[in-house]
Amino acid sequence: DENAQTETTVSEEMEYTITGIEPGAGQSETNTEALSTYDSLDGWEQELASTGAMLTQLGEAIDNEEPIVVSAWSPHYMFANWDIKYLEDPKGLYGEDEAITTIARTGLKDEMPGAYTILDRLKWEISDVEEALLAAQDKEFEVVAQEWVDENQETVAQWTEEVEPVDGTSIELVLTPWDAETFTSNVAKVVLEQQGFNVTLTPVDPAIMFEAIVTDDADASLAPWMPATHGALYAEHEGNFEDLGANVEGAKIGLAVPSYMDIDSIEDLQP
Ligand code: PBE
Repeated sequence: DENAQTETTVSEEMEYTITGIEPGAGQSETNTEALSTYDSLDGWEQELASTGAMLTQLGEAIDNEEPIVVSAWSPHYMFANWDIKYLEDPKGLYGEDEAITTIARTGLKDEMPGAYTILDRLKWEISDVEEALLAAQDKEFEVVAQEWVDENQETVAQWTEEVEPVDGTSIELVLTPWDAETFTSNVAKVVLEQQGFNVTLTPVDPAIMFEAIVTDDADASLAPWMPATHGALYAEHEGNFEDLGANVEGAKIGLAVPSYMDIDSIEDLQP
């Protein structure tokens, strides 16, 4: 079968390696699960480093029209920058629709009702986030967030409606190091600071993010991806934090390849 032969070559050419991201990413664990679940990935490995390294390797592979399989997710600018496609995941390991979720420490609602109300109201369209991530390729996130707030005063007014301003109350938001969360957390910072809060943003690994919330080290986070990506961490700590619901809907994680690759599914890879 001619096709199978081509695919064998392609998988060999990729040295049976998925180009992954940070070891602490939820998605890196999903990849590990995929490696032990899909027969097509028998003998494959995942190379873990960083999102930056993955994007560099993806860009280089595409420049040379070489095959590559990467950890991919949306919203992210990778789908705008390059012609890439998600591989089908017939076993459903990567979930369907993910939502980026807001969580808070138990007690925040009573102690800082104003901040809680604002955090509970924060919500973005995925298209807004995607636009911001493109803009952030050549601007600081602080700037992109401030511009978004300036251009969306009506939304911001709804978020802060009837919330009493405060005088320098400190609040700490933990986030993960990825772009979408960095954008939304920076918008939250601008909005809360307009209300008189003194906001600290602390980027950490997903596991530390949940730890910080359940131990009251941090007040809230806009960064958990649910139900698949951070589902295990969520379940581990369930009951010890408050779930304020989705702040971005329609997110997705998966494995992706350049569109010129002649495969559509994880099962088209070859052991
Ligand atoms: N991500 C982006 C993260 C969550 C946001 C999919 C790379 C993760 O895997 O933990």
